[in-house]
Amino acid sequence: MLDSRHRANHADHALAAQDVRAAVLELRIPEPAARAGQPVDFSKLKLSAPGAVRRPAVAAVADSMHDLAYGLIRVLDDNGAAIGPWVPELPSAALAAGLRSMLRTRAFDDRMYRAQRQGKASFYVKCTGEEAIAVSQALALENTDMLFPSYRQQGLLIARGYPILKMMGQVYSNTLDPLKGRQMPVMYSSREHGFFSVSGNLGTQFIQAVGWAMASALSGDSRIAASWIGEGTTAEGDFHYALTFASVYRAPVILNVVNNQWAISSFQGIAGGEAAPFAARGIGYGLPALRVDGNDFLAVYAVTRWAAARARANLGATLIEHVTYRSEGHSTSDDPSRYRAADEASKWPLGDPIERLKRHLIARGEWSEARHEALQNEVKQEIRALQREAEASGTLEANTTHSPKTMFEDVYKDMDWRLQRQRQEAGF
Ligand SMILES: Cc1ncc(C[n+]2csc(CCOP(=O)(O)OP(=O)(O)O)c2C)c(N)n1
Repeated sequence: MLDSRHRANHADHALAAQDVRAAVLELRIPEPAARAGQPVDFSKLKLSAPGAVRRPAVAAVADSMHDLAYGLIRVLDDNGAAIGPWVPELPSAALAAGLRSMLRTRAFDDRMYRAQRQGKASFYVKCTGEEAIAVSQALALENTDMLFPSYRQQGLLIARGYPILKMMGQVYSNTLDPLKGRQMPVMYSSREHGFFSVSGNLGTQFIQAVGWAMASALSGDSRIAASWIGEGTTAEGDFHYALTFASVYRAPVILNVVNNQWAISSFQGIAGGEAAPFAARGIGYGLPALRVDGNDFLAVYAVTRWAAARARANLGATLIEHVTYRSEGHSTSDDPSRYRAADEASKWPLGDPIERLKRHLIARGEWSEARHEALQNEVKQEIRALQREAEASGTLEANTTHSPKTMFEDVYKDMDWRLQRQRQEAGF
Protein backbone atom coordinates (compact mmCIF):
# COMPACT_ATOMS: atom_id res chain seq x y z
CA MET A 1 0.00 0.00 0.00
CA LEU A 2 1.48 3.33 -0.96
CA ASP A 3 0.79 6.31 1.25
CA SER A 4 -0.31 9.55 -0.38
CA ARG A 5 3.05 11.25 0.04
CA HIS A 6 4.80 8.37 -1.70
CA ARG A 7 2.28 8.43 -4.54
CA ALA A 8 2.84 12.15 -4.95
CA ASN A 9 6.57 11.54 -5.23
CA HIS A 10 6.01 9.01 -7.95
CA ALA A 11 3.81 11.42 -9.86
CA ASP A 12 6.47 14.15 -9.58
CA HIS A 13 9.12 11.96 -11.04
CA ALA A 14 7.07 10.11 -13.62
CA LEU A 15 8.16 10.92 -17.15
CA ALA A 16 5.60 11.54 -19.83
CA ALA A 17 5.54 8.57 -22.22
CA GLN A 18 6.89 10.58 -25.16
CA ASP A 19 10.01 11.55 -23.12
CA VAL A 20 11.12 7.96 -22.72
CA ARG A 21 13.55 7.01 -25.50
CA ALA A 22 16.25 4.40 -25.76
CA ALA A 23 19.65 6.04 -25.31
CA VAL A 24 23.29 5.20 -24.75
CA LEU A 25 23.31 3.80 -21.26
CA GLU A 26 24.90 5.88 -18.55
CA LEU A 27 25.69 4.76 -15.04
CA ARG A 28 24.31 7.11 -12.44
CA ILE A 29 26.68 7.81 -9.59
CA PRO A 30 25.07 9.83 -6.80
CA GLU A 31 26.85 13.00 -5.75
CA PRO A 32 26.23 14.99 -2.56
CA ALA A 33 24.55 18.39 -2.86
CA ALA A 34 27.75 20.11 -1.73
CA ARG A 35 31.39 19.15 -1.78
CA ALA A 36 34.25 21.07 -0.15
CA GLY A 37 34.20 24.73 -1.17
CA GLN A 38 30.60 24.64 -2.43
CA PRO A 39 27.60 26.27 -0.74
CA VAL A 40 25.72 24.08 1.71
CA ASP A 41 22.45 22.71 0.36
CA PHE A 42 20.03 20.76 2.54
CA SER A 43 17.03 21.50 0.32
CA LYS A 44 16.50 17.80 -0.46
CA LEU A 45 16.20 16.87 3.19
CA LYS A 46 12.54 16.01 3.87
CA LEU A 47 11.37 17.58 7.12
CA SER A 48 8.01 17.67 8.88
CA ALA A 49 6.89 20.46 11.18
CA PRO A 50 7.27 19.76 14.91
CA GLY A 51 4.17 18.01 16.20
CA ALA A 52 2.85 17.26 12.69
CA VAL A 53 3.33 13.49 12.50
CA ARG A 54 0.57 11.31 14.00
CA ARG A 55 1.18 8.78 16.75
CA PRO A 56 -0.42 5.37 16.04
CA ALA A 57 -1.57 3.18 18.91
CA VAL A 58 1.21 0.95 20.21
CA ALA A 59 -0.75 -2.10 19.04
CA ALA A 60 -1.45 -0.75 15.53
CA VAL A 61 -0.55 -3.10 12.66
CA ALA A 62 2.62 -2.24 10.75
CA ASP A 63 0.76 -2.03 7.44
CA SER A 64 -1.33 0.89 8.73
CA MET A 65 1.60 3.25 9.30
CA HIS A 66 3.73 3.40 6.15
CA ASP A 67 3.45 7.19 6.20
CA LEU A 68 5.63 7.30 9.34
CA ALA A 69 8.65 6.10 7.40
CA TYR A 70 8.37 9.16 5.15
CA GLY A 71 7.54 11.83 7.73
CA LEU A 72 9.78 13.09 10.51
CA ILE A 73 8.63 12.75 14.10
CA ARG A 74 9.52 15.93 15.99
CA VAL A 75 8.44 17.20 19.38
CA LEU A 76 10.56 20.30 20.08
CA ASP A 77 9.82 23.44 18.14
CA ASP A 78 12.26 26.29 17.50
CA ASN A 79 11.33 27.98 20.78
CA GLY A 80 11.94 24.87 22.84
CA ALA A 81 8.25 24.09 23.37
CA ALA A 82 7.18 20.42 23.24
CA ILE A 83 4.20 19.94 20.96
CA GLY A 84 2.08 17.28 19.27
CA PRO A 85 1.03 13.70 19.88
CA TRP A 86 4.52 12.40 20.60
CA VAL A 87 5.23 14.60 23.65
CA PRO A 88 6.56 12.06 26.16
CA GLU A 89 5.93 11.93 29.88
CA LEU A 90 9.38 12.71 31.17
CA PRO A 91 9.96 14.05 34.67
CA SER A 92 12.23 17.08 34.96
CA ALA A 93 14.82 15.08 36.88
CA ALA A 94 15.15 12.67 33.94
CA LEU A 95 15.62 15.53 31.49
CA ALA A 96 18.28 17.07 33.71
CA ALA A 97 20.05 13.70 33.93
CA GLY A 98 19.90 13.42 30.15
CA LEU A 99 21.38 16.86 29.69
CA ARG A 100 24.23 16.04 32.07
CA SER A 101 24.98 12.74 30.30
CA MET A 102 25.07 14.50 26.92
CA LEU A 103 27.43 17.15 28.27
CA ARG A 104 29.68 14.51 29.84
CA THR A 105 29.74 12.58 26.56
CA ARG A 106 30.72 15.70 24.61
CA ALA A 107 33.40 16.74 27.09
CA PHE A 108 34.83 13.22 27.18
CA ASP A 109 34.93 13.13 23.37
CA ASP A 110 36.73 16.47 23.23
CA ARG A 111 39.42 15.44 25.71
CA MET A 112 40.04 12.07 24.07
CA TYR A 113 40.19 13.59 20.59
CA ARG A 114 42.84 16.05 21.79
CA ALA A 115 44.74 13.27 23.55
CA GLN A 116 44.90 11.37 20.26
CA ARG A 117 46.20 14.48 18.49
CA GLN A 118 48.88 14.76 21.17
CA GLY A 119 50.04 11.23 20.45
CA LYS A 120 48.68 9.78 23.68
CA ALA A 121 46.17 7.44 21.99
CA SER A 122 46.17 5.62 18.68
CA PHE A 123 42.62 6.33 17.52
CA TYR A 124 39.39 8.00 18.53
CA VAL A 125 35.76 8.36 17.34
CA LYS A 126 33.59 11.27 18.46
CA CYS A 127 29.79 11.34 18.41
CA THR A 128 29.46 15.14 18.48
CA GLY A 129 25.97 16.23 17.39
CA GLU A 130 24.53 12.74 17.86
CA GLU A 131 24.50 12.58 21.67
CA ALA A 132 20.71 12.70 22.03
CA ILE A 133 20.24 9.36 20.32
CA ALA A 134 22.31 7.19 22.67
CA VAL A 135 21.58 9.14 25.84
CA SER A 136 17.82 9.47 25.32
CA GLN A 137 17.46 5.85 24.29
CA ALA A 138 19.43 4.67 27.32
CA LEU A 139 16.92 6.59 29.41
CA ALA A 140 13.92 5.19 27.52
CA LEU A 141 15.01 1.56 27.92
CA GLU A 142 15.31 -0.50 31.10
CA ASN A 143 18.84 -0.83 32.43
CA THR A 144 18.53 -4.60 32.02
CA ASP A 145 17.75 -4.41 28.29
CA MET A 146 20.63 -5.51 26.11
CA LEU A 147 22.42 -3.00 23.87
CA PHE A 148 24.28 -3.83 20.64
CA PRO A 149 25.90 -0.52 19.65
CA SER A 150 28.26 0.71 16.98
CA TYR A 151 31.41 2.66 17.88
CA ARG A 152 29.40 5.90 18.00
CA GLN A 153 27.12 5.18 20.98
CA GLN A 154 29.49 5.92 23.84
CA GLY A 155 26.60 7.94 25.29
CA LEU A 156 24.82 4.67 26.15
CA LEU A 157 27.61 3.60 28.47
CA ILE A 158 27.93 7.04 30.01
CA ALA A 159 24.18 7.28 30.59
CA ARG A 160 24.19 3.83 32.19
CA GLY A 161 26.87 4.90 34.63
CA TYR A 162 29.89 3.04 33.27
CA PRO A 163 33.04 4.64 34.74
CA ILE A 164 34.53 7.16 32.32
CA LEU A 165 37.92 6.42 33.86
CA LYS A 166 37.73 2.88 32.46
CA MET A 167 36.77 4.24 29.03
CA MET A 168 39.81 6.49 29.13
CA GLY A 169 41.96 3.56 30.20
CA GLN A 170 40.82 1.71 27.09
CA VAL A 171 41.46 4.72 24.86
CA TYR A 172 45.02 4.91 26.24
CA SER A 173 45.36 1.10 26.29
CA ASN A 174 46.89 1.49 29.73
CA THR A 175 46.67 -0.64 32.86
CA LEU A 176 43.15 0.70 33.62
CA ASP A 177 41.88 -0.81 30.36
CA PRO A 178 39.46 -3.61 31.31
CA LEU A 179 40.06 -5.19 27.90
CA LYS A 180 43.85 -5.16 28.45
CA GLY A 181 44.72 -3.50 25.16
CA ARG A 182 43.18 -6.27 23.07
CA GLN A 183 40.49 -4.11 21.51
CA MET A 184 40.60 -0.88 19.59
CA PRO A 185 40.39 2.19 21.84
CA VAL A 186 36.68 2.98 21.41
CA MET A 187 35.29 -0.53 21.14
CA TYR A 188 34.04 -0.93 24.67
CA SER A 189 32.39 -3.94 26.23
CA SER A 190 30.59 -4.36 29.54
CA ARG A 191 28.49 -7.33 30.52
CA GLU A 192 27.42 -5.59 33.76
CA HIS A 193 26.05 -2.65 31.78
CA GLY A 194 24.32 -4.79 29.14
CA PHE A 195 26.64 -3.31 26.51
CA PHE A 196 27.68 -5.87 23.92
CA SER A 197 31.29 -5.62 22.67
CA VAL A 198 31.54 -3.12 19.83
CA SER A 199 32.73 -4.73 16.62
CA GLY A 200 34.88 -3.11 13.96
CA ASN A 201 33.08 -5.15 11.33
CA LEU A 202 30.16 -2.96 10.39
CA GLY A 203 26.69 -4.37 10.88
CA THR A 204 27.42 -7.56 12.82
CA GLN A 205 25.64 -6.13 15.87
CA PHE A 206 22.27 -6.04 14.05
CA ILE A 207 22.06 -9.79 13.57
CA GLN A 208 23.51 -10.40 17.02
CA ALA A 209 20.82 -8.19 18.57
CA VAL A 210 18.06 -10.01 16.70
CA GLY A 211 19.48 -13.40 17.71
CA TRP A 212 19.77 -12.28 21.33
CA ALA A 213 16.18 -10.98 21.28
CA MET A 214 14.91 -14.25 19.77
CA ALA A 215 16.69 -16.15 22.54
CA SER A 216 15.19 -13.83 25.14
CA ALA A 217 11.69 -14.56 23.80
CA LEU A 218 12.41 -18.28 23.45
CA SER A 219 13.44 -18.51 27.09
CA GLY A 220 10.45 -16.52 28.36
CA ASP A 221 12.66 -13.65 29.57
CA SER A 222 11.37 -10.06 29.87
CA ARG A 223 14.40 -8.23 28.48
CA ILE A 224 14.45 -6.74 25.01
CA ALA A 225 17.38 -5.77 22.79
CA ALA A 226 18.33 -2.64 20.88
CA SER A 227 20.97 -2.12 18.22
CA TRP A 228 22.44 0.80 16.29
CA ILE A 229 24.09 1.05 12.88
CA GLY A 230 24.98 3.98 10.63
CA GLU A 231 23.03 4.60 7.41
CA GLY A 232 26.08 3.52 5.39
CA THR A 233 25.90 0.11 7.04
CA THR A 234 22.38 -0.50 5.73
CA ALA A 235 24.12 -1.34 2.46
CA GLU A 236 25.61 -4.42 4.18
CA GLY A 237 23.85 -7.78 3.93
CA ASP A 238 23.70 -8.05 7.74
CA PHE A 239 21.14 -5.24 7.85
CA HIS A 240 18.77 -7.20 5.61
CA TYR A 241 19.31 -10.56 7.31
CA ALA A 242 18.55 -8.90 10.62
CA LEU A 243 15.30 -7.39 9.34
CA THR A 244 14.18 -10.71 7.86
CA PHE A 245 14.69 -12.64 11.10
CA ALA A 246 13.29 -9.80 13.22
CA SER A 247 10.12 -9.75 11.13
CA VAL A 248 9.60 -13.50 10.73
CA TYR A 249 10.08 -14.32 14.43
CA ARG A 250 8.69 -11.04 15.83
CA ALA A 251 11.91 -10.60 17.78
CA PRO A 252 11.65 -8.15 20.71
CA VAL A 253 14.26 -5.76 19.36
CA ILE A 254 14.58 -2.09 18.40
CA LEU A 255 16.67 -1.64 15.26
CA ASN A 256 18.10 1.87 14.98
CA VAL A 257 19.63 3.37 11.86
CA VAL A 258 21.57 6.49 12.75
CA ASN A 259 21.50 8.55 9.56
CA ASN A 260 24.22 11.12 10.23
CA GLN A 261 24.44 11.89 6.49
CA TRP A 262 28.00 10.61 6.03
CA ALA A 263 29.77 7.23 6.02
CA ILE A 264 33.36 8.47 6.25
CA SER A 265 33.55 10.34 2.90
CA SER A 266 30.47 8.72 1.28
CA PHE A 267 27.28 10.73 1.57
CA GLN A 268 24.02 9.00 2.48
CA GLY A 269 22.94 8.78 -1.19
CA ILE A 270 25.63 6.17 -1.81
CA ALA A 271 23.79 3.83 0.57
CA GLY A 272 20.49 4.55 -1.22
CA GLY A 273 19.12 7.41 0.86
CA GLU A 274 18.09 9.52 -2.13
CA ALA A 275 15.58 7.00 -3.54
CA ALA A 276 13.74 6.45 -0.25
CA PRO A 277 14.33 7.16 3.43
CA PHE A 278 16.23 4.45 5.29
CA ALA A 279 13.19 3.94 7.54
CA ALA A 280 11.22 2.86 4.47
CA ARG A 281 13.41 -0.25 4.19
CA GLY A 282 11.37 -1.62 7.09
CA ILE A 283 8.10 -1.52 5.11
CA GLY A 284 9.26 -4.24 2.73
CA TYR A 285 9.86 -6.49 5.72
CA GLY A 286 6.45 -5.74 7.26
CA LEU A 287 8.02 -3.92 10.20
CA PRO A 288 6.78 -0.71 11.77
CA ALA A 289 9.22 1.93 10.58
CA LEU A 290 9.59 5.38 12.13
CA ARG A 291 11.69 8.32 10.96
CA VAL A 292 12.59 10.63 13.83
CA ASP A 293 14.50 13.86 14.41
CA GLY A 294 17.62 12.44 16.04
CA ASN A 295 18.59 15.80 17.53
CA ASP A 296 15.29 16.08 19.40
CA PHE A 297 15.84 14.43 22.79
CA LEU A 298 12.11 14.20 23.50
CA ALA A 299 11.15 12.76 20.12
CA VAL A 300 13.87 10.10 20.33
CA TYR A 301 12.66 9.20 23.83
CA ALA A 302 9.01 8.99 22.71
CA VAL A 303 9.61 6.74 19.70
CA THR A 304 11.88 4.47 21.74
CA ARG A 305 9.23 4.06 24.47
CA TRP A 306 6.66 3.28 21.76
CA ALA A 307 8.89 0.67 20.12
CA ALA A 308 9.87 -0.82 23.49
CA ALA A 309 6.22 -1.14 24.53
CA ARG A 310 5.51 -3.05 21.31
CA ALA A 311 8.48 -5.34 21.82
CA ARG A 312 7.49 -6.04 25.44
CA ALA A 313 3.93 -6.89 24.33
CA ASN A 314 5.16 -9.53 21.85
CA LEU A 315 4.35 -7.26 18.89
CA GLY A 316 7.87 -7.60 17.57
CA ALA A 317 10.58 -5.37 16.19
CA THR A 318 10.57 -1.73 15.09
CA LEU A 319 12.95 -0.01 12.68
CA ILE A 320 13.81 3.59 13.62
CA GLU A 321 15.75 5.97 11.40
CA HIS A 322 17.29 8.83 13.38
CA VAL A 323 17.95 11.82 11.16
CA THR A 324 21.01 13.60 12.49
CA TYR A 325 24.33 15.05 11.39
CA ARG A 326 27.91 13.95 12.12
CA SER A 327 29.30 17.34 13.13
CA GLU A 328 32.94 16.28 13.11
CA GLY A 329 35.18 13.85 11.27
CA HIS A 330 34.34 10.17 11.02
CA SER A 331 37.28 9.41 13.31
CA THR A 332 40.77 10.71 13.95
CA SER A 333 41.82 9.10 10.67
CA ASP A 334 40.02 11.37 8.19
CA ASP A 335 39.80 15.03 7.28
CA PRO A 336 36.20 16.02 6.48
CA SER A 337 37.25 19.36 4.94
CA ARG A 338 38.49 17.30 1.98
CA TYR A 339 35.10 15.88 1.05
CA ARG A 340 32.30 18.12 2.36
CA ALA A 341 31.40 21.78 2.80
CA ALA A 342 33.00 23.16 5.95
CA ASP A 343 29.90 24.89 7.30
CA GLU A 344 27.46 22.00 6.87
CA ALA A 345 27.39 21.27 10.60
CA SER A 346 26.51 24.84 11.56
CA LYS A 347 23.80 24.95 8.89
CA TRP A 348 22.23 21.60 9.75
CA PRO A 349 18.49 22.38 9.87
CA LEU A 350 17.82 20.25 12.97
CA GLY A 351 20.32 22.09 15.16
CA ASP A 352 22.37 20.76 18.04
CA PRO A 353 20.78 18.27 20.48
CA ILE A 354 22.28 19.78 23.63
CA GLU A 355 21.29 23.32 22.68
CA ARG A 356 17.76 22.17 21.90
CA LEU A 357 17.25 20.36 25.19
CA LYS A 358 18.73 23.35 27.02
CA ARG A 359 16.24 25.65 25.28
CA HIS A 360 13.38 23.34 26.22
CA LEU A 361 14.37 23.30 29.89
CA ILE A 362 14.67 27.09 29.86
CA ALA A 363 11.23 27.35 28.21
CA ARG A 364 9.83 25.13 30.98
CA GLY A 365 11.23 27.57 33.51
CA GLU A 366 13.52 24.94 34.97
CA TRP A 367 16.87 26.05 33.63
CA SER A 368 18.86 29.16 32.70
CA GLU A 369 21.87 30.11 30.61
CA ALA A 370 23.85 30.71 33.81
CA ARG A 371 23.00 27.30 35.28
CA HIS A 372 23.84 25.69 31.97
CA GLU A 373 27.24 27.32 31.85
CA ALA A 374 27.93 26.29 35.45
CA LEU A 375 27.02 22.67 34.66
CA GLN A 376 29.15 22.72 31.53
CA ASN A 377 32.14 23.96 33.53
CA GLU A 378 31.56 21.43 36.28
CA VAL A 379 31.45 18.61 33.75
CA LYS A 380 34.57 19.84 31.94
CA GLN A 381 36.48 19.94 35.22
CA GLU A 382 35.29 16.47 36.14
CA ILE A 383 36.47 15.08 32.79
CA ARG A 384 39.82 16.88 33.02
CA ALA A 385 40.41 15.44 36.50
CA LEU A 386 39.53 11.97 35.24
CA GLN A 387 41.89 12.44 32.32
CA ARG A 388 44.77 13.33 34.65
CA GLU A 389 43.99 10.26 36.73
CA ALA A 390 43.81 8.05 33.64
CA GLU A 391 47.08 9.36 32.24
CA ALA A 392 48.83 8.59 35.50
CA SER A 393 48.29 4.93 34.59
CA GLY A 394 49.94 5.37 31.19
CA THR A 395 49.33 6.56 27.66
CA LEU A 396 50.33 5.31 24.25
CA GLU A 397 53.55 7.38 24.23
CA ALA A 398 54.44 6.52 27.83
CA ASN A 399 54.27 2.85 26.89
CA THR A 400 52.91 1.40 30.08
CA THR A 401 50.60 -1.03 28.37
CA HIS A 402 49.92 -4.57 29.42
CA SER A 403 52.62 -7.21 29.04
CA PRO A 404 52.36 -9.16 25.75
CA LYS A 405 52.18 -12.21 27.99
CA THR A 406 48.55 -11.38 28.75
CA MET A 407 47.45 -11.84 25.14
CA PHE A 408 47.53 -15.60 25.63
CA GLU A 409 45.17 -15.42 28.58
CA ASP A 410 41.34 -15.36 28.58
CA VAL A 411 41.12 -16.96 25.14
CA TYR A 412 39.96 -20.32 26.51
CA LYS A 413 38.82 -21.18 30.01
CA ASP A 414 41.80 -23.56 30.24
CA MET A 415 44.75 -22.56 28.11
CA ASP A 416 45.01 -24.67 24.98
CA TRP A 417 48.35 -26.56 24.54
CA ARG A 418 49.04 -24.64 21.31
CA LEU A 419 48.74 -21.34 23.13
CA GLN A 420 50.96 -22.62 25.93
CA ARG A 421 53.60 -23.47 23.34
CA GLN A 422 53.28 -20.10 21.60
CA ARG A 423 53.60 -18.32 24.90
CA GLN A 424 56.81 -20.25 25.63
CA GLU A 425 58.16 -19.44 22.19
CA ALA A 426 57.43 -15.76 22.84
CA GLY A 427 59.59 -16.03 25.95
CA PHE A 428 56.93 -15.89 28.67
C1 LIG B 1 32.30 -4.68 6.96
C2 LIG B 1 33.05 -3.39 6.99
N1 LIG B 1 33.18 -2.67 5.85
C3 LIG B 1 33.86 -1.51 5.85
C4 LIG B 1 34.44 -1.02 6.99
C5 LIG B 1 35.22 0.30 6.99
N2 LIG B 1 34.41 1.34 7.61
C6 LIG B 1 34.51 1.65 8.92
S1 LIG B 1 33.44 2.81 9.41
C7 LIG B 1 32.81 2.99 7.84
C8 LIG B 1 31.68 3.95 7.56
C9 LIG B 1 30.41 3.60 8.28
O1 LIG B 1 29.44 4.59 8.07
P1 LIG B 1 28.01 4.51 8.72
O2 LIG B 1 27.50 3.12 8.72
O3 LIG B 1 27.16 5.52 8.06
O4 LIG B 1 28.26 4.90 10.25
P2 LIG B 1 28.93 6.19 10.89
O5 LIG B 1 30.41 5.94 10.95
O6 LIG B 1 28.58 7.36 10.04
O7 LIG B 1 28.36 6.31 12.27
C10 LIG B 1 33.46 2.11 6.95
C11 LIG B 1 33.14 2.01 5.54
C12 LIG B 1 34.30 -1.81 8.17
N3 LIG B 1 34.80 -1.43 9.34
N4 LIG B 1 33.60 -2.97 8.15
